[in-house]
Amino acid sequence: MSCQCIIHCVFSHLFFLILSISLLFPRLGIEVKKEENLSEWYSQVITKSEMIEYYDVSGCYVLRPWAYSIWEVIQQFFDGEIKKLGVENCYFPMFVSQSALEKEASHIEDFAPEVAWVTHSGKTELAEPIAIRPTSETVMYPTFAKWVQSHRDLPIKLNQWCNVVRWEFKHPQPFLRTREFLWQEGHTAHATEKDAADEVLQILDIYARVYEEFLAVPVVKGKKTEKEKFAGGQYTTTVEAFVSASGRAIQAATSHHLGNNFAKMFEIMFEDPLCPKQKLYAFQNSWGLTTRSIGVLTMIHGDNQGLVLPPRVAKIQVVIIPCGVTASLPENERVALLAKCHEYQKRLVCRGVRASDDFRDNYSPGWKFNHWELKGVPIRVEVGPRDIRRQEFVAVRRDTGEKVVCREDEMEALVIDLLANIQHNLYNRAKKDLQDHMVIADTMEVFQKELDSGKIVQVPFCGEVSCEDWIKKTTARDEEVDTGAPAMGAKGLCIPFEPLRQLAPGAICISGKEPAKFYTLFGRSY
Ligand code: 86X
Repeated sequence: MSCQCIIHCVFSHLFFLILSISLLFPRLGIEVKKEENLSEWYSQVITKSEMIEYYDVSGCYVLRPWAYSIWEVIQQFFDGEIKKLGVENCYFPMFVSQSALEKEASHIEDFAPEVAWVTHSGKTELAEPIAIRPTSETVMYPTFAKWVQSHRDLPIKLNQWCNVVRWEFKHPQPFLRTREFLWQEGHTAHATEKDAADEVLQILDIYARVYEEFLAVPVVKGKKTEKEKFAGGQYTTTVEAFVSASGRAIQAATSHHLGNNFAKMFEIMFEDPLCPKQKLYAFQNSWGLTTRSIGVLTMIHGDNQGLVLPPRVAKIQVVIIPCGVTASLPENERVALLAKCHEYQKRLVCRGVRASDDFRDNYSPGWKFNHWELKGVPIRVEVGPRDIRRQEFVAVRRDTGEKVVCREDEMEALVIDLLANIQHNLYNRAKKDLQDHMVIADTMEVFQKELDSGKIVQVPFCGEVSCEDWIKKTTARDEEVDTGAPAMGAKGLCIPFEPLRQLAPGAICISGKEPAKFYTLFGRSY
């Protein structure tokens, strides 16, 4: 055999050896770095953490228990808060007649391509095609009109937890842009403008709390620009989050004041209590928060080891793993070890901590460490025979990787304290990240430079739609510096309620033409 042939032979054997090993042991960890390939990193995190399973309809995904449980925590908190405001839950049908949908003619036009229609039952064509709700204004407001005669019928404050369908054609991404998603949609009708306007902000506050207190995601509160507001309403308020890994902002939730616009279209009116025979139109709001929030959390806190869950939304907050169970370990010590782990788990559950033990004996401790790390469990507790003798255990925090040795008798207090600490640390880390990436610019040059270095930017702005169009067009780039992908133009994200700086008197819009009205936050966005 020639030398070349031997080398070839060795390499081909090596090749098949590696191939068969990799088929036997699929790679468990995240194989790309967040900072190197964000979209591949994201796909791996959401699937390997067991949040998402792919599905054979494009833009639709399975929400597995690991993700759905986050949604349940959000639901529980938000539902409790809106009930304090007198909002009641209900359920309206998911189908909309063509005539009801088209009552809302003005702004429907832009959305029309996204509406999904049912046209057949079996092979038979329906007499009238029926739309699947993309949102429920046109489903609910004809009913509101029936229910309102007098000011005593107001306010109506309804909410529903449901799915909606928007057949988008942009690149879909689990949680962030899906054709079907879960949300809550609140729809309220009030006798006075003031009553409605107050509620818009109360709801926005609850949205900010969902993000900041539960998902540990800092948000910027503000009002949407004329271009970006809900076209059917008077004004839109919003909470915006920021993903530093992509330099892109993301709309986190919106709360709209609709004025009488919809009341006029759907004839939601009542007799003026002060002037009988005079009809008044109801003032309405609508507000929504979606499962996109889970994608935002993933993007912001996830790292190169996988998902990182803030303790308040983690289905499992503490996982307890027995270590050092070898063949040489005496039976009585093995039994004692498992009993101790189980005791820890029970003691934590008694104190309201979502603790779980992992006694599976077909997986090694190392495998389990990786597994639970990938799934983002906030604290891993390791217990070995030596720890038991010393009446200690080791706690490893997911957010920093730090190991803490802890005395057994202080277990509950320490773990509870550590969970609170992790929750705050995640929030503070993300808050600092936002602060470091949200800057001011007063010229187009500085604006462009900041944008291209992955920042979001507050600029003096006149508020005109045409000017916002110009900004978007002007800030778009053919090639992004590092990825080579085209860089989209900047959108108006919001007019922050608390801008970084007050507008100087006589300030000019960033475009250099009109007088500026306010600082507006601009950025590339999802
Ligand atoms: C806007 C407005 C509003 C209640 C919310 O943002 C919160 C909850 N609704 C939703 N919007 C549409 O009105 C719309 C309409 C159609 Cl027909 C569509 F296909 C897509 C839509 N997307 C958003």
